[in-house]
Amino acid sequence: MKKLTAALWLVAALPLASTAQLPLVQTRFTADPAPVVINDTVFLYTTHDEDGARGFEMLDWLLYTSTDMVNWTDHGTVASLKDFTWIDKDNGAWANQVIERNGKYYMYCPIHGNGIGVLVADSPYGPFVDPLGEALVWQKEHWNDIDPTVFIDDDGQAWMYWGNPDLYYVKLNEDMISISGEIVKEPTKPANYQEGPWVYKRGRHYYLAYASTCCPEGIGYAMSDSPTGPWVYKGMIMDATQRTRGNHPGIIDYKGKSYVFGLSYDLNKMKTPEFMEQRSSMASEMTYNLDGTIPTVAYWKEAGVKQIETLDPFRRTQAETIGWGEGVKTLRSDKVGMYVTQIQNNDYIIVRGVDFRQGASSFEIEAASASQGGRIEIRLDDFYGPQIGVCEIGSTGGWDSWKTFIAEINLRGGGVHDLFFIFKGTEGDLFNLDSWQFKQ
Ligand code: FUB
Repeated sequence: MKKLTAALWLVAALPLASTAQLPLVQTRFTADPAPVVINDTVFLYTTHDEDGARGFEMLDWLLYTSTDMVNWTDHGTVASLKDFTWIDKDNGAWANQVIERNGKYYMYCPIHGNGIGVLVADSPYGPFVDPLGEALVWQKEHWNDIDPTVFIDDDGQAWMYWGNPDLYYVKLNEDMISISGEIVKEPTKPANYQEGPWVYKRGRHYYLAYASTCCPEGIGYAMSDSPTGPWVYKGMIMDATQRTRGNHPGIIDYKGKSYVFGLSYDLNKMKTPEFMEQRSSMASEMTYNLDGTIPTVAYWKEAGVKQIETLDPFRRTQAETIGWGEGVKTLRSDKVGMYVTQIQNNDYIIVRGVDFRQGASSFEIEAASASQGGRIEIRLDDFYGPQIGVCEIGSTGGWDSWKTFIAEINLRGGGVHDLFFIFKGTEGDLFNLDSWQFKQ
């Protein structure tokens, strides 16, 4: 590794926008992204492929949030199969979606082979509880009740759609936890519809996006003038490609832009040449033509996502707010909530597009260590970039015993930079990290 000796760095500002390095999350395998904008934040609910899974091994549902589309804060598990007392399963937590109505947050969860359940919470962070004690929908004659998507039309009517390989829909009552009328099997589903419907309305157009016929799966879409169809196939939002076997759309408008989310096996491929059911959530910017149709987006990595606002390092930031991380994991503690763990020598975290304004003079971080500790090299823009400070972390006597560690920072001229935390130490786990903040 290169040794950087200068004590004081005068660094030039980079262009404002940083670009996301995909997939969005690296600390876990996160599939079936279901984004929803709540106030000024994107809440990204995902499913969770267990590390080492060779087939689907899915026990719980996760949450990440972002205000810039590039740095994502990990909120861990927000619901699991255990929240449904009417099933006794240790697999099958498939693609969910969360929607808000009248200040409550409803999470629709397929439990593969056991229908679709619903959970409700007073906050989008949970806790989510099961108000029914039974399935909301369960057509027991088949196993097709997966991938629910719910939207509320302008007239207040809520609709739920779901299914593989057929598309079903039903009206939801205003309570969002009971259905109204008969379940309909949609006769006009597009010919290449497979699963993963995502239904929404934009302007006067109704959209049905979906994972196209397996395998590989792309993202197709159809449009309609009504929530009940007929649906007219319009093309592919993303073409199917051998680069990802599966896909699963989620679409939002956010801060003046539109985004399509989906999934890939790219992180799995970075870790192993073997095919494993370890998928990751992806996102790309997308656009609409004047007639409402959608131009095809290139594969995730080519299309990419740009940061839409900078991160303020002078506000307390959770260590689990990550633009890119290697080697690290996250866990939850009763004392501090989510934190970053399994930090070993040369692991690192990048926080993208950090606006240091005129510069910074100090840095503090909450850390815990039951080992000898280690140090954090704080660098800009590259693993070997200018080092603006080093934070020594000593033992705190326990992995959940937290103390504040402070480092002097030599950064004049501030500007917008990708911030690299590079972890150094000897053997084994060095320390856990909770939150950090710079001072001017
Ligand atoms: O993640 C499990 C299943 O795989 C989802 O429910 C489908 O959409 C497919 O992504």
